[in-house]
Amino acid sequence: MVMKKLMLAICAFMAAGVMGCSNIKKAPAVSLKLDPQKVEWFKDAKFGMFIHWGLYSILEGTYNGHTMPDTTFAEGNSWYAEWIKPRLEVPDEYYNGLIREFNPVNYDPESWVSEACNAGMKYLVITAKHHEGFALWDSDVSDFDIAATPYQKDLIGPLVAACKKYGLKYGFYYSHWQDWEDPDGALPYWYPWRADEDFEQYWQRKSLPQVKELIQKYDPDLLWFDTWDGNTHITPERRDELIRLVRTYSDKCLINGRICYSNPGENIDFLEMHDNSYPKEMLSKPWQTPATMQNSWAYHSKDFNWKPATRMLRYLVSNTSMGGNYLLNVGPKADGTLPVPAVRRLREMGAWLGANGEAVYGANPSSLKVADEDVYLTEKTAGDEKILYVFLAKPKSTVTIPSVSLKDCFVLETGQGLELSSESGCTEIRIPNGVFKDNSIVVLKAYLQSEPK
Ligand code: JFZ
Repeated sequence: MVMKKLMLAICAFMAAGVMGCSNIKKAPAVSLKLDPQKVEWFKDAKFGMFIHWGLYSILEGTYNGHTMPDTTFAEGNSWYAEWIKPRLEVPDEYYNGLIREFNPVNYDPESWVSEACNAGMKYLVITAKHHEGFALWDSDVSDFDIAATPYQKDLIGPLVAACKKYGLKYGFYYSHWQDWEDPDGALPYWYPWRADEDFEQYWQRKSLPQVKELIQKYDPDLLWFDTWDGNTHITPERRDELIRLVRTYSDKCLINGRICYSNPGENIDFLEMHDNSYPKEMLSKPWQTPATMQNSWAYHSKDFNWKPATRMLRYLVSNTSMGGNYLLNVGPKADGTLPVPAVRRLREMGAWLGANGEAVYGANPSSLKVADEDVYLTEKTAGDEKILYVFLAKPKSTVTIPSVSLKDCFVLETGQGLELSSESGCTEIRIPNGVFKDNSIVVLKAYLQSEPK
């Protein structure tokens, strides 16, 4: 950043010398493309924590005796507790009045960050502002923010400090399109369409300035924007205007594909899948799946659909084997505590990654393919050799790898050696039944000798 400013100053000075002082005000156009080297940390990280937290967390999926999903409302059929306002038709005055109640007295950002680290997560993304429009930081741009709550204190700054202390990368979800509090923000599709010139007011007055504010105040490693299929106000021009803003104020901040889901263009840094959606093939860019532990993103006290840790680890492994990340969500309660079922699952996943993380972090998809949907592969280079990792999501007595250069195969967690036999271009790994003593994914490690030249 300092370097960049210095370069700018030198260029301006030189230009002034050539053209006279009247021309120096025009800033040089910033490149919309970020150096791909700056995405490497993201590709190696694999596993991140998503946090949905806002005024909706107070309601926990229930309003006025109605709990989501509730089909007595025309659009009430959704579990997403952060959508409670439009879905259960909560009046504006009531909903926005929750600002007088939001008081997370038990908020302890270091405990969140340490749970994320112990779970094996390498980055964290929090809803700095979700569709409801409420800012978790003390915003100079809008008074619908944390400063107007009984709590008053900034929630983002201390979380960023904790991330830095623990060495976690951090980013912000920012709802750049939908804003249900601003008089000109976009509303859900079943409301009248916001005229484009009105949306432009919101865009210039709140959306762009708050993004700039987030970058200048907190220097995030990534920004998580949110649009989905179909019509949005985010035209390619607005998309690029926002990318340009981010690139102008940060030389490291990654931008996700949902900045314009239907047309992300060439300048985003990674693709964002649909919610809980897992591609079955490799993609042309780095990518990630945002995923829930319950059905809901925001904490929902009546949503008992908690996924087992083993299933979530399988999603992580599946994505890793295809070059993608897994951004797993927790929905804190309004008082600032994490739900017990979420914490238990984070710790289980962390325990598994503590034993098997070597096969995940920094690993690449393998060029070898095994036609078995319960087997996933990753690989790493180690000098002249390659290391192959084989993930077994179900017990099996043999796995056949389409290569004859396999040697030294063992169970990663225990070191138990396994027998290999080669035949017709393949190597069969024999696995004693005793390896599968619980329902966790078993990882095998083997070396791949380089083929004789
Ligand atoms: C969006 C948000 O609306 C949601 O609350 C959550 O933050 C999630 C991570 O991102 O979810 C959507 C909403 C609608 C669609 C896709 C994702 N959609 O209609 O395809």
